[in-house]
Amino acid sequence: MPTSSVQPPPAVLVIAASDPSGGAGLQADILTLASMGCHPLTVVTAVTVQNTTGVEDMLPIDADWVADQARCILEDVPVTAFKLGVLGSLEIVAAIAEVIADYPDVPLIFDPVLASGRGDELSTEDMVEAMKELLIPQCTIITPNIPELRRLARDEDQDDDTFENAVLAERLIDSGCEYVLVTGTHDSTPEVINTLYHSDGVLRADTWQRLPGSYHGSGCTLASAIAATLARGLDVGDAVREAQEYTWQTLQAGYRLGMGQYIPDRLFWAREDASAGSSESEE
Ligand code: PXL
Repeated sequence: MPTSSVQPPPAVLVIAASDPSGGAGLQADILTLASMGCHPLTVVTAVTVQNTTGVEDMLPIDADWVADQARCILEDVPVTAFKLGVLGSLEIVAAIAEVIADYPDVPLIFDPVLASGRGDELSTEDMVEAMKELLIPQCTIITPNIPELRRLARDEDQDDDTFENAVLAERLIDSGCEYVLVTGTHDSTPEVINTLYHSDGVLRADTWQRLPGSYHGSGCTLASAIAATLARGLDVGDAVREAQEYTWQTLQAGYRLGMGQYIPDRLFWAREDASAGSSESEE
């Protein structure tokens, strides 16, 4: 057998659904992790039928198959971070919660996708309840947008419409999640403000120029980028900062592939290099 002294890059296990457009889901996670120097391991939770204009259908994989995919790869490869995206069914949420409970020291990044950017529902109410009970308490960091935060932190006994994001984020932290990054794309502020909460309050708030386009897969990119930066050993504050910087650049370089939303360009740097290289050779 050939031997090699090459050290493998940090391996990140993604548990998410397939998006044939390559804009979001597993495909976005793979591109982001590879682009940021990690090796993506992938467990498929569901297959979607979609293009850049919307999601037409979703077929969840049998929950035992999801757990088997994860356990098989975890028995073989040391994993430096988990990234969860669309989970597909209530049974899958429960199965994944059980698998990851065996790896309490591995950072867990959860992008709690409840609907697509175009409003297609991707999680049912009973899945949301199971996420709150079984997954969020195990998370290192979750990355909800404001509608997701409201749904995940909802308390039926309170008049939640009046509560600030900080109060809602605190509820998730009280339930056991270490950090909550609330993304501000759905807010009405002129610039996008992403706020990172932990048990002592706001750890950091970063302001980004609001780009005019509508993007498919920006949340997947951000959460995977955080998984990559944490896997590379950054502390959470720096990881979140670097991941946002990367994500903003992917959006700025985004392209319109079909008739719908723009796709973030996770390999923007490779294309810049390529064009720099070709102009040099012309000189
Ligand atoms: O962008 C969130 C997202 C994640 N994963 C899958 C999706 C979407 C949005 O459409 O389809 C598979």
